[in-house]
Amino acid sequence: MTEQEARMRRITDVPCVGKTSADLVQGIQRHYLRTLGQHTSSHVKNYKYQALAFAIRDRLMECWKNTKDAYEEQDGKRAYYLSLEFLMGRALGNAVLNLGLDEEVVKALHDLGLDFEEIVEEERDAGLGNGGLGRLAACFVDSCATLQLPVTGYGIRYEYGMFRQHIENGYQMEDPDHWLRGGNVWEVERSEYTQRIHFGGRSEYYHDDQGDLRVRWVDSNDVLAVPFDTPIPGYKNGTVNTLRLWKSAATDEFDLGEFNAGDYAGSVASKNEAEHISMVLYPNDSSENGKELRLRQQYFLASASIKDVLRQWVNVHGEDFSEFSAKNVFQLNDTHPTVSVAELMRILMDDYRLTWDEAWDITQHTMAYTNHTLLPEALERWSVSLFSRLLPRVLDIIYEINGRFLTVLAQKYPGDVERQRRMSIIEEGDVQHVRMAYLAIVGSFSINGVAQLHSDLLVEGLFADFYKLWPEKFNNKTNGVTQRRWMAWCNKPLSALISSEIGDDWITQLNELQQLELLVDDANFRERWSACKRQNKERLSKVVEEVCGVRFSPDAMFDIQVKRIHEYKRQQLNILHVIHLYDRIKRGDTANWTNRCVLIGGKAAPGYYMAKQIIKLINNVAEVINNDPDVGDKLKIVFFPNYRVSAMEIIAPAADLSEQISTAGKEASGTGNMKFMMNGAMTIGTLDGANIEIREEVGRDNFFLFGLTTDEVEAIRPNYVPNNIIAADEDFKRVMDLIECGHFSQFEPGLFAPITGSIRCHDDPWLVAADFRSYIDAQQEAAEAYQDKERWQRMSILNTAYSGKFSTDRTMEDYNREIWHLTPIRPKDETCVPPRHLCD
Ligand code: 26W
Repeated sequence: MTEQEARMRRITDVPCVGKTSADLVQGIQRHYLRTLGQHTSSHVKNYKYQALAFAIRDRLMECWKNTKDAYEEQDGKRAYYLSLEFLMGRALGNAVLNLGLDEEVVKALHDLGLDFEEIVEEERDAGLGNGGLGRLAACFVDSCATLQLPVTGYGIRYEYGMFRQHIENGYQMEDPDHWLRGGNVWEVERSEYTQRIHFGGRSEYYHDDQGDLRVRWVDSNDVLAVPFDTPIPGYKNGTVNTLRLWKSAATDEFDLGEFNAGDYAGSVASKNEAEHISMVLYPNDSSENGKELRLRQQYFLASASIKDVLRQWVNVHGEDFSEFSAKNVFQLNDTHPTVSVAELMRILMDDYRLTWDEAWDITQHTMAYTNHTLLPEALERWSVSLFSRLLPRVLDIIYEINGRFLTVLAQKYPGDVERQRRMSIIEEGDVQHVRMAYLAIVGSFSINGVAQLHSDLLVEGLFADFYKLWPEKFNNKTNGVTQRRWMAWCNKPLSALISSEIGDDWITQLNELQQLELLVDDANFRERWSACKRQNKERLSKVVEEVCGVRFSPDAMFDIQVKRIHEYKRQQLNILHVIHLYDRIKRGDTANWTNRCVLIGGKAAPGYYMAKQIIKLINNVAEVINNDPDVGDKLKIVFFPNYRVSAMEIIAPAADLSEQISTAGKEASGTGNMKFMMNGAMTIGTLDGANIEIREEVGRDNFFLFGLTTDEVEAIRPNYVPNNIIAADEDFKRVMDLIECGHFSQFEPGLFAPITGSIRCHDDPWLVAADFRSYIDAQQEAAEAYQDKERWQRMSILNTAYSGKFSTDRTMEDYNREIWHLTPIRPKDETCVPPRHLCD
């Protein structure tokens, strides 16, 4: 240790941050006064939230440092999760839970006259994602920290996250989500690791001082990438991993032309373009619209993250990359960060002088790609002209990768020009495009789908040619969710009941829940189980009444569909069933009726017309049903506005029935389905995505199955005549009549013609009519099952008991065993593990 280091040590030699409620009170008070400058008379609750958040953050800091130290010291293999989306939600409750401080925090706040649940509500969701893919990334980093895997998340620090949704006259309205307003306690700016990112310009060939011919990217417009780090605590284990999000900033180089012309203000204003890159998350989750700014975002993330990893590598190993691929792996979350493949090549060759073969060997052994969708319209393609204008040097490299790849193909399949055309990374046509999925496949050693069916369909369909060429690259990794957030945190009553019976090992070993099976015959346990569900339903009812003005009786069955609004997810089918129930009530067909409260929530992409019409239909149907005195408690329906992570934390624990009703073969996996199952809801669903595995785990008697299978879906298409199906089914006909006669659009006849028209259309890709009858029948089965309280209780318990497979702890162990090969690392100093008396 140098003299200077010895002195510096005194800076970091701060007193220990204690973990009793008294210590916490002190911490909260100190931050309230000294960090936030607040007076005791202030009534702004948000400052109280911030003071607590700072106090909790203090208790993560040393572990964070110790974790980094341990990773550096061990110098083992590391993984980087590259994702344009991290849908983190709120951080406070999760940090408190993972630090084992729940009880002490409640006590501390109580001493200060505050209520934890109220304070928690002050935090804004970090909504830096659209839906499943973004939330999966968030669950992954939680599980990696809990498993003590050295994994860093890399993403973009969007100034505006997923838009906030409100409903006006039944229609979705979008409001900007300026989530950083009021500050973000959890992030730490690390401007010392700022990176410089190139755009535009051109490639230049030159001879270096050793006379070698080399390429460099010149005349570029550069943008700075400034990292902000967020701590990701593991569960009571002293590990705190890092989520590093990049913010764009202008360089300090003024536009010299404008500056010299005396337009100082103008030249400063032109910095805007650079700062726009990290301004807003694109709210599309299934169709790519080819916008330039989006490609800028993708390259910005890829380049900044790879440079950051290489910076750390060179710091430790110098410019010797022989071990690089043995010690680093990048997991690409869909094709969004796939330009990384070419960027890693570029930097290794242009900046570090590696040969093509050396660089390619490293790249191909470091990149792994996860696909999240089968929808062809979601497959990213960028026009070559846009690419060449924005990233000329990167495009050179993509062309070279493709050229060499096509040579391999030509050797393997001589004369098969058609195959070369099909598999080329560059799609020919009027306009040439770069096929990002193919770039990802060619550049990666591992390609995975996110549920067994999805992975099977990928190799049979979309990627069949590539599977034939490289079968060994393809694998499945079924998704999961973290039980820390989706059970331990969001469902306190049920967690307490479970832990009182089988202990709390399930929090890190979800398979332990299987022990619950032994308790299904215990009537007393079943009653207590129901009481928890009821308490959760009461909590949701309160919220529904507040935000929708509709009373949900906790006696009714809570029937819930929350997810992005998309035709393939078939919210239309759900609403047809609701209208059918309404029709039955109006006809007096209500013998043995099961009261239902239907909740539908989710955001539509702002440019997705049909999805927005579906929201309008749901709202109009709700308006009629909820105000009809004949209906009363028999049926209630709401569209829950602004569905988001923190809303799901209240919704999932309260669900009786989980709607997973996509057209078979369209939903890659689904993860909401897992959250509901874990919280003891029954699923009504098709054989799609992870539904299949859910049904396998819980058993067919505990799952309401309906609908065509993937094979049947494909078989029926050529002869599909929905009008015949409708005409032959009296119930169906009446439902369509009710919509078409304007019963739900009294002042706007024909308003829903696009929806009914698409259901009646012989090439309706989502085959709504084909599944109508079996859906209605399965719903009837569910209604009858709900009436048998004991049966329902048993099924509910079994759903939770068999949800063990769907923990992201299992998913991450699978990734690690079969793709990453990381060794878990414990931080040396375990000061951050809560003292025993606090975690018992
Ligand atoms: C803008 C282009 C685009 C295209 C696709 C943006 C985002 C996407 C994602 C692939 C959409 C998405 O979130 N997919 C979901 O990923 C989940 C996690 O694997 C799966 O559970 C869902 O089934 C899948 O729809």
